Amino acid sequence: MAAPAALVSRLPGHAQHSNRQPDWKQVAYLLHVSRALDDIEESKLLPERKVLYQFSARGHDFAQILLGLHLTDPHDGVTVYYRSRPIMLSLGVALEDAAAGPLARTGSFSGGRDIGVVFNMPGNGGATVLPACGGVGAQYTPAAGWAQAIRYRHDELGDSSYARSIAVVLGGDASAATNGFWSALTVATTLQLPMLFYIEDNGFGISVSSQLQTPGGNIAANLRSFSGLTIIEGDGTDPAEASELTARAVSLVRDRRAPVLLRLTVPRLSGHSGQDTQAYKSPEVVALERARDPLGKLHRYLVPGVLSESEWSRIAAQARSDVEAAIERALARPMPDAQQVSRYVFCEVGPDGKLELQQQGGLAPEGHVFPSGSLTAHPENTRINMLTAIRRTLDVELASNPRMVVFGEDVGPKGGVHGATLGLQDKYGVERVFDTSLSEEGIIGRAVGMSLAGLLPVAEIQFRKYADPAAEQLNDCGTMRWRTHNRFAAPIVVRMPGGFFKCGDPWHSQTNEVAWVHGVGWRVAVPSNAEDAVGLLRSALRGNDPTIFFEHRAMLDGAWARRPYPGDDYVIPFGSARIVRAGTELTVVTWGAMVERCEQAAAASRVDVEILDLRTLSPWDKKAVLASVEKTRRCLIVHEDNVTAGFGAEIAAVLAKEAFFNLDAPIDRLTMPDIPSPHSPVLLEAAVPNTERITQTIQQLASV
Ligand SMILES: Cc1ncc(C[n+]2csc(CCOP(=O)(O)OP(=O)(O)O)c2C)c(N)n1
Ligand SMILES: [Mg+2]
Repeated sequence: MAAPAALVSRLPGHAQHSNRQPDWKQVAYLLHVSRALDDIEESKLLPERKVLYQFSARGHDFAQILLGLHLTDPHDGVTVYYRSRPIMLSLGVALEDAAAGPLARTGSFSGGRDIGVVFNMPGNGGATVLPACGGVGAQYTPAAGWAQAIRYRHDELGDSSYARSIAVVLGGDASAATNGFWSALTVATTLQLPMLFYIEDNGFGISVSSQLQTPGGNIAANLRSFSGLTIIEGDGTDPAEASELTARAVSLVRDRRAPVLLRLTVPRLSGHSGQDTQAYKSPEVVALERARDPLGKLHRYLVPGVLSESEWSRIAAQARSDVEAAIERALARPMPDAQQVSRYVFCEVGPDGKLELQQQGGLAPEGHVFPSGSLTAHPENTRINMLTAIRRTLDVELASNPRMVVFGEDVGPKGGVHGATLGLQDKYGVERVFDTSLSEEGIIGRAVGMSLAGLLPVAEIQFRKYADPAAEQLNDCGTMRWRTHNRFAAPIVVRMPGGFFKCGDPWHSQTNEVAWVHGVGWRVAVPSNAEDAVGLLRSALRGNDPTIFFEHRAMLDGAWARRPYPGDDYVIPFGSARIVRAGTELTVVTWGAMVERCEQAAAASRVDVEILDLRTLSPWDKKAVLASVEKTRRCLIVHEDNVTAGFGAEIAAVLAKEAFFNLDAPIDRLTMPDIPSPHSPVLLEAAVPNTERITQTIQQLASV
């Protein structure tokens, strides 16, 4: 039986909550729906092992529902966490989907690929729920990115429909101790972004008291003197108070276009998850929490003044039967198709030959069409270095793509510590080319949020090693398409210089490009010269998957890497290796700064060497490598990254299987040993493959 329309006026485009009094019948209905879902899962579906991971929202539910009912702007963006099902209900998630998620059935928001309460919901005319993450704190910086994109689309792209849109992030008390929280707080307050931090303080992070998350246990109290932030706090279980505070907080952000933190205290009435017995809570604490149950308080608040007892009971019964019916329908859905488990890591071409685009994220779903590229270089007369090649490509793409933004530490007036963005802020303005706060999590998380809001963020990480603080955001960005079953993707481009430059050191000279290949969902380019840098960067900037663009420091101004500029439309498809030198006796597979050294070594070796510059590692040109090795019957892989589980190991494993009968010698690797990059040039010379050692290894391998 479907609920009466009056009770479930579904978003998008449903009841506007411009006045401060919510539709109490609707609130009561949604609260009963949320409770019924929790109850049936806890008492039946979890014990029956139909739901494997249960997160009850009892106690948090009431205030979340109120908050969600205010998020009616079509460009509102919400990032949620695992205890956020109630707000999903008030944002209009289909009940059957809400039930099917925890049952890991087809359809729904992840097709059984992610935990059922890790939600996402494309906007489709209502608020967008950005893909949630299991990692606590990961929700914050993408919300800041969404907020910045709202401002960009309004101010820079002139879209007045963003005039009152806001970003909202939900988090628990313990999440306020995470890097992501502080990073997003810095971004939102320094830039004065329209962003609401909604903290649901239940006093616990699983079993750990909020006293250990922030001194005194109250993040709002501690942030009272934080500049540029309005603090509101109160009781998330009291109907009048919670409804007034959620309304006030949302309108403040909408009106003032500035950040607000709303902290509501709520009880967590069940264990952290279905497995948690709450043995760490005293009976007194449990009793106090029960006494604060917002369901009981709402009952007392509404009955008999607003609703009669029988109306209240009818709403409860209706909610229960709607949930039971939705669970029945969800249980009748098929299990996910095991044959499909590897699909949607990257954007795929469907059976009809067309791209199967994500519903939201990046430029493609909004119909953006890039100018057509050329696979042929039209070289100019003079050679330019790789740095100029990168800068010029960014310049050309910024000029033709108003949705592209370039940012990172020092990329503004200074033009980047390597100089790649020199002059671009002057030309394109501070909204399009800008400095960021020193938080790599903030840079990447913000890029993800901006991408989900339909922009093309191009982030610079100053040095490869300094991507480490952004590891979580990078990881979650890469997996997004897969875990949302192709509903969302965030095709961002991350430029990062690394590798040695005259000397090395453990901080600025790491390559470790294999980490991105091993991570899911990233395309990885490692150009060795200026021409390839142009073609690969343009491909990345016009692509539809997240891309790491690794800029080798030794090649940025290296004489060997200087090439004629190949033209404003030159593109190189990913996965196409370049034959640097053709030969018949031995194949060298390499990339990045090692290409130059291999070329010199090959010339010195007096062996007829074929050199392949892979140019991209994800995808890598397996076909070209196999074809070359089939011809030469010998293969040496040379890379700067460490030996163990470096990308050479992958190539060797593939050759061992697919070229076994074509090999006349063991596959060899010449790489750094398993150490950080050393500073002294003497030590560096001993660690990084040099021309002399490459020559010797070529000669040895050729004579086997
Ligand atoms: C980065 C990270 N560390 C640890 C965990 C395991 N974990 C899941 S929830 C949680 C506690 C979070 O508490 P809080 O933010 O207060 O939210 P609540 O569950 O109380 O609503 C922890 C430690 C995680 N998911 N992510
Ligand atoms: Mg908590």
